[in-house]
Amino acid sequence: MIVLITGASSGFGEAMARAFVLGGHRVIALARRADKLAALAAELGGALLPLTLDVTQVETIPTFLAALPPEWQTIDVLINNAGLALGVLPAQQASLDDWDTMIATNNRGLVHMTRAVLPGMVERRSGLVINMGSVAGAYVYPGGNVYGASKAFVEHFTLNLRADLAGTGVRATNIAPGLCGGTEFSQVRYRGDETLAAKVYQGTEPLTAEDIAATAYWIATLPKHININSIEMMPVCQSFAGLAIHRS
Ligand code: NDP
Ligand code: 8X3
Repeated sequence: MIVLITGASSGFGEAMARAFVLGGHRVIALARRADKLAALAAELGGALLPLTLDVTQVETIPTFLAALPPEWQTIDVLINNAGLALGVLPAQQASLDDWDTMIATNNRGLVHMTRAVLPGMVERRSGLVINMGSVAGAYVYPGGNVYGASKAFVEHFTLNLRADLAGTGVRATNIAPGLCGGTEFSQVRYRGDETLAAKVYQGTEPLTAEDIAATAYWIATLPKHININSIEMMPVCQSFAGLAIHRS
């Protein structure tokens, strides 16, 4: 299979790239940081094609894909993984720039990439789109505001893809992980504040990027008549805290 992974320079994307290459597949690894991708390519060899792409530059996506080397054109699996959370401030204080960046990456980049790859999959009557959602798309929490909303969009878009792709043989899956450590997610969210980022995982045994990669690999290698619509994963240490009531 040829697997295109966005956000392959760290975290889930990097672990998924490794899992698919070690499983005997070829991976187009996309992200903005060329040095990180080059290190991954040095580790994994010619089965990995490292290419820089900023998914928010949506107008570049169709020409970027058209310019892939001919032997890399037939994308079997698209994994829309690039994404981020910025900040935990309440909506009335949050930065509009942060909100715009999350929407541009988690949603606009994802839908443009999907729209560019789908026609080839439909023509070949085969393909799989895996979108990286989050438990934040299903459960609200203070400071989750636009990040959570962007991930709810990802899940609903994925299910709507299923509706549109009926009869085409093309599959679509939303993966919605909960607390997952060992990635750059919290460093990005807390703007490089290592102390705050580390605190998120203190005293927990979170999911790992390898757990997510194994899940994506399992979904992508299932028999072609099976579609996992959405899969929600949490570490055992994570659960639900109920509804908040403000009392005067
Ligand atoms: P990381 O920050 O480790 O990885 C994010 C990846 O996205 C990086 O490779 C980054 O690469 C890439 N990326 C960010 N912005 C862009 C952009 N504009 N264009 C291209 N690539 C971009 O985080 P995770 O691996 O933890 O997160 C991966 C996905 O999983 C995200 O969508 C996140 O929301 C989601 N998720 C994470 C959870 C967690 O707890 N960690 C839980 C649930 C979901 P570069 O900077 O080089 O461009
Ligand atoms: C990341 C999980 O709980 O930090 O999507 O929002 S959470």
